[in-house]
Amino acid sequence: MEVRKVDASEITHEQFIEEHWKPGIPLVFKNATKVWKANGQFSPEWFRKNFGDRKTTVDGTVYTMNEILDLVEGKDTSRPVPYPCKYHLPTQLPEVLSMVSPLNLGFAKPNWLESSWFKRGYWGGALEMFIGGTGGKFPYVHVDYYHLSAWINQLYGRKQFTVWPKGQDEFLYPESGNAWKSAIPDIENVDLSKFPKYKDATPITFVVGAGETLFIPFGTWHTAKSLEPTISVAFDLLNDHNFPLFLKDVWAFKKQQGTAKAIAATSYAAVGGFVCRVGDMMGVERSGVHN
Ligand SMILES: O=C(O)CCC(=O)C(=O)O
Ligand SMILES: [Fe+2]
Repeated sequence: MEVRKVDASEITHEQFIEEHWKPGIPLVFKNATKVWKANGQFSPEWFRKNFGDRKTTVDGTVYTMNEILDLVEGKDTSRPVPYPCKYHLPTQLPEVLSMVSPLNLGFAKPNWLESSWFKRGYWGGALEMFIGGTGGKFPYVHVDYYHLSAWINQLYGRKQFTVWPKGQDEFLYPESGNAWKSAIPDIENVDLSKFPKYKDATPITFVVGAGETLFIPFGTWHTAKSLEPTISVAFDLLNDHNFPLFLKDVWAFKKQQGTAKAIAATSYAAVGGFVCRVGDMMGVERSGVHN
């Protein structure tokens, strides 16, 4: 099986909804981010020039943008290259938000995460920039939190992704208590004596290059590896379709903090969902800020 790659000009929003969003089939769009100023502009040089001092924390260590880029580009070989290095755009790089607009690219809509109801950084979704160095691997195979669908917009360099078709949960050994994370430590060298069911898994590996956008439907197991220095911008999608599963996750996660918290959060989300559903019926166009 392969992941379909299609030019954004050759697929309509309606076709995307019917052929990919509803059945939950991943897709790579070519040129969807052409509408973003970030496309063609985001590069290590540009970030060094404009935001070289901007800091972020990776695994408890604070790095400036220049320090990250030195590591990623192999100019500093004195310490390991961390991955993923992330900047939360709304809070850590708000200056570039206008360069990733319209966020929905004409396809990732309706997106309830753009509604003021779900703006708080509370719901698992995040608008983040990832910077990676050659060979930088996402630390584990996983499904995204809260049953959100992910949109990964590659803006510089090539990243390799692996996805597993639906129905292979069992082969990936979800951790007990962390069912969104696979217990398999190194997916490129699976120890079949420890994880025998993995022999039936059918991973699909493909490369996403600069200017391409990967849609990862909710519930899809995936992981990633940078093939060279990379910059990507990821955001999430929530609407009527994944809302019931989202709400269940809100309950389950908040329950860990007590029943009162779970009731409060789930009720808030349920009302938000109702308001957004009515908004969709009335054709409300959202262009608010996704957190
Ligand atoms: O771009 C990547 O490294 C994958 C990111 C990812 O899957 C995630 O943050 O959930
Ligand atoms: Fe993910």
